[in-house]
Amino acid sequence: MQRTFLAIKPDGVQRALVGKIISRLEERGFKLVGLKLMKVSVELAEKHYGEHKSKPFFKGLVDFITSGPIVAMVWEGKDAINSLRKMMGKTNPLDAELGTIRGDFAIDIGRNVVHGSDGPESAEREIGLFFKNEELIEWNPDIRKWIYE
Ligand code: IDP
Ligand code: MG
Repeated sequence: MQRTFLAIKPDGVQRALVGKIISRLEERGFKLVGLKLMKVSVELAEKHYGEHKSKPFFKGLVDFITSGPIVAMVWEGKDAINSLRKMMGKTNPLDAELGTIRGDFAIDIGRNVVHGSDGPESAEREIGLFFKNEELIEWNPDIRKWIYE
């Protein structure tokens, strides 16, 4: 089992897509282990997007992610990191397949609704940036045996 960090960005919250996005992940069978609505500080945004510091879109990205509430989440399941990236779709929504979150709900690359960790190191780093250990809940969904063999 693997954990990954997924955030609904301010555009997704403003557009009232929170429920739909969470439903897709729940219905697939992934397990929610952490969830909060929060306003991201500039400091946290710059840390979170540190790898993009030198990019021309960095300032716009930080301004955007700090512009309104986000929903920060940790999801757990088999191959969760890659599977959630697939469910999100490509970074540029116009290249994202229909049936993915970005492919179904977004058009512009700077308004692509969701963030998801892109590998095991970033997942661990991002979970640590957004959640305290005690905010992550260990629990056993009763439907587990109907999702995994
Ligand atoms: P990802 O979100 O699919 O992992 P990254 O390359 O890590 O994509 O970029 C982080 C975020 O920065 C993207 O989700 C997108 O919102 C924004 N971004 C990436 N490339 C561009 C760009 O060329 N122009 C504007 N915004 C961009
Ligand atoms: Mg990324």
